[in-house]
Amino acid sequence: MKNLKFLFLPFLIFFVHSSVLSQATEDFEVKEHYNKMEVDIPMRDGIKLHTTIYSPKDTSKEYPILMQRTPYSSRPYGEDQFRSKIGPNELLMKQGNIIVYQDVRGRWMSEGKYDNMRAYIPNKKGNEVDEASDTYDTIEWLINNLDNNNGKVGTWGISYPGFYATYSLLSEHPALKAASPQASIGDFFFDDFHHNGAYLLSYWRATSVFGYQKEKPVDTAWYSFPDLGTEDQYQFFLDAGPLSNLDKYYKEDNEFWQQLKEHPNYDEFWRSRGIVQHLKNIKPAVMIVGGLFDAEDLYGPFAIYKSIEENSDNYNSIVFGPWSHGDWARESGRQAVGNVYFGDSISSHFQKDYETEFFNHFLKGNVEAKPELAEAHMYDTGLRTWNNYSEWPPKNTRTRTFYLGDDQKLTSQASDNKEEFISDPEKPVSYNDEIKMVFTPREYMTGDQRFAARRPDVLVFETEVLEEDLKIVGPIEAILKVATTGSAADWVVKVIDVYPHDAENYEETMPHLKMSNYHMMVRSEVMRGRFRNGFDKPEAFEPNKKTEVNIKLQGINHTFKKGHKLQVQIQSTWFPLIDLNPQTYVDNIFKAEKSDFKKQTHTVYGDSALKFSVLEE
Ligand code: PG9
Repeated sequence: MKNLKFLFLPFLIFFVHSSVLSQATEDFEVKEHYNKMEVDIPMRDGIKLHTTIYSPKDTSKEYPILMQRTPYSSRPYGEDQFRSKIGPNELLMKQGNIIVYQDVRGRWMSEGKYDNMRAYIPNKKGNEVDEASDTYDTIEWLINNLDNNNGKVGTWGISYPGFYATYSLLSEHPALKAASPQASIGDFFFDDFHHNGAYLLSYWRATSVFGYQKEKPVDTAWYSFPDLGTEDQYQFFLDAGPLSNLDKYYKEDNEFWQQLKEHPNYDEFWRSRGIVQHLKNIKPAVMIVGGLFDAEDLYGPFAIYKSIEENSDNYNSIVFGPWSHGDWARESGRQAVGNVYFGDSISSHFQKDYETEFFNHFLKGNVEAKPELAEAHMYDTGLRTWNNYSEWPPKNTRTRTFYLGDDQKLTSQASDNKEEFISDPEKPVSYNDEIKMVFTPREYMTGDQRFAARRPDVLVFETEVLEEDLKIVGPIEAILKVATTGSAADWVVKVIDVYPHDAENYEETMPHLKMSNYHMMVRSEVMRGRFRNGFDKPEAFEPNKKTEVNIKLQGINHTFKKGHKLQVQIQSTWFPLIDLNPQTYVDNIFKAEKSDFKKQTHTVYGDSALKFSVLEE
């Protein structure tokens, strides 16, 4: 079998989080300790799913099965092609587990038709299939056909594989004892391709990977990425203009691009594909993992944990670290997101003290006793320390509400202040101070926001210098009171930690980077204003009418330290992270014409409220 790795490398860097192998892993030769085999497992409808299985050579013991189902290739390559890293982490690899990767239906070497975020069918009839039945049939085959398995199965995966790990909980197979969905997609209307209905234009190139169907099992990529002729993502999309101008870069059989264009609202197409709504009466133990600066899947992990917590009484835990998408899977010591450095060996701590402990307990250990793990192990991204909570978000909090006062001040009393700005789709606010052509956005979530603060179309409000630490935990609620001269608008809220001018620099390895007066983005979110009364009920704004727009920003665990300031920025473009809003109401922005895009004057009123949960120690 020809060596196919080079075909996947650029793609795999994005999706199968290439591990920066520590020296120890390279010393641990997978080939010396594991046998590899590849099987095509028949599902109940006859379709066969390609499955790669690594079994420990030591057959004197029994082992649990750790499985990842993936759309990013089980890495066939043949019996002699071993992954350099297998399993969730190096320790679990060294301890010995049976490790399984499977191409999901319709991807790579598996038969069948792929369906993005395939909808779960609660009461399947006859040979009806979904990812839950494929998981059940696969586990049933593995348990009954693999030597030396101990009859217990765990699932794990990051991002889309995390979605399939979440989905595995719906298989209801009795052998499934533990699942760790990590950076799991929860719903494509709030993760990855959209945020609160705004289309993530910065994800546009990824549509290639999920848009084309393969004809038969293949072990080489069957899709291509359009050549855009530039690495300047901002200029490319600005010059491209309305979204319909992008059609020419995709062949007409890019099914997902058609679906994105035909479903601009949260209709049955998207709703049926969300996994969160189905997570009830879950039995296996669950460890949800996420990155507090995950630009791709931040909604999913929080929503999945919350849904299980509210509808099941299983062991359900959550770990959020100072990570971007999937950082915790790497084994390198230094942890930074963009310009902000958090420390060393943070991922190794998670892998050793949480991930390994979780799987060993529920797949090998004494499951009657609870594991010695915190239910919510959350990193404080201001103090740079871990916190353990008995629940997430913690209940011992008080609400602190800020309003938008005069002189750019956050005030504790609603003010009759109002601020106006001109929002011009021809000169949108960029989402980062350096926009390069990316496959998906990753580092902007801790980006310095001074470039935006100095624009006339970004409103800035901030506290006085804090005289004591202010610890904010959990989601943030923005209840905006706004108006526009147009009939459509997006509203973006950013919460920022303003460092003092004499801030220390966190490490000498990046001497060019100074934290003095750094405006660190801690959390951000957009609301496409048409969805203010429901994601399935788009409504135009009445021009010049004061209107309420509520935006929920995902959870944080951040101490704004004494000497810092808490700042809020409000804007109406965020380009090209999200697509441009024409600012005149059209039914479907994917079909807007150039003439629909108009400069408008937006107003934000001082009785807009920002509600934070302050931890009471
Ligand atoms: N959730 C991530 C993703 C999905 C679809 C497109 C681009 C990225 C991921 O699986 O990495």
